[in-house]
Amino acid sequence: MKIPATDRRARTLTQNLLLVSSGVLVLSLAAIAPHSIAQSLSPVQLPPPAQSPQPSPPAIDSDHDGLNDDLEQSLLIQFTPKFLVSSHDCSNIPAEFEPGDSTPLVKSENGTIYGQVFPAKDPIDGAPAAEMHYYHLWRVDCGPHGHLLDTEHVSVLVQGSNPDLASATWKALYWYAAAHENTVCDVSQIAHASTLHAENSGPSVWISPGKHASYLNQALCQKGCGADRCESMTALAPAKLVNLGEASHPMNGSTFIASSAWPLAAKMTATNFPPSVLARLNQLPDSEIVWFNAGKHPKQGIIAISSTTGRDALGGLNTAANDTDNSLSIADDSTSNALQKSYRHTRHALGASVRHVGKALGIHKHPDINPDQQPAPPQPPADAKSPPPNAKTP
Ligand SMILES: [Ca+2]
Ligand SMILES: [Ca+2]
Repeated sequence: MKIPATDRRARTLTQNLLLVSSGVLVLSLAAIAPHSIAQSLSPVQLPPPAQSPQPSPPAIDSDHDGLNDDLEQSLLIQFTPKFLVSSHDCSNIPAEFEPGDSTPLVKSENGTIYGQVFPAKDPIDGAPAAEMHYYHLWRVDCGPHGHLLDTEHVSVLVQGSNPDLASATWKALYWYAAAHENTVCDVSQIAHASTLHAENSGPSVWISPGKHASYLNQALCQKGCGADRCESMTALAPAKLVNLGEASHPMNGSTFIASSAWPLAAKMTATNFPPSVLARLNQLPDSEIVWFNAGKHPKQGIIAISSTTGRDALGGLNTAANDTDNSLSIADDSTSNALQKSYRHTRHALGASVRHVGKALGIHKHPDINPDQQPAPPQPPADAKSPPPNAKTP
């Protein structure tokens, strides 16, 4: 029987479609089948899909401060401090607050740390710099004169290796810890990052139970103001690290920043590294942790004398002998190279009282030896990480 030409064309078209469909089916199976099955179905290895160049998405700067979100988060992660909290804290651990609510409402006490990153006002030595704040926000301050909500933080000033922010590596220069900030009891501290062994990552930070003051050294906690005691401390389990953005442009739903229920916005808009304080710190040996507000407390001022230069030490010798002894004996528990340096300063400064100091350090075994012939202080253990607790005011 003769098949009309139109029927032949239709039949051929149908056969071609079936072939194409089979091919699609094979390719589809090859795409979804495990590798071995795909190989059995495909006698010839398929070339990899062509890579069309994808333009990188534009950097997002949600809080409009000139640093993109990815860089901010990466810096926050790199320098997150190792917070230590007390098992006796009646407020448990830092809280997460309800995003999107203009009132700070506790969502969960889960150890959330809130971060902030913004460009420093001026470059440092021609390189870009950024200031970062790490906030531990609490349901309640349950120390003396307690109150609902507690807004505490530590800060770091970091410097980029070159002006290209995307490729720069970052190093911490200074750390700040707020302790009873802006009160008559203010014992906030500042130190070189190198002193804390925290140039490339975060330092240990001790948080006093109840009041939640932050300390860059455990012994300083007891040297603070009031009833601070950093005892029964445990590492805060990392929960969330949430970028707050900036006070003018909150990120991640942090609209509670502006609430008058706490001073968060004020802390976010202030620098913790003003030039005058950095200048004071830089006049001192790298070994020291310094009070941010000099001279607020006579007791702290006297203690600081213990490890400072000769003239200051002699000036305070008559009244500071006991405190000198005490402050250095505490340092014995946190041995470091810096401690040795402090000890040498103290030894020369205090003259006859050095025997007392040496005894406190456990390195003066022979009371009849001339102080200038003292053996070298013992070497710290290789893994010593604690900075000296000798916070001082110049
Ligand atoms: Ca930004
Ligand atoms: Ca920011």
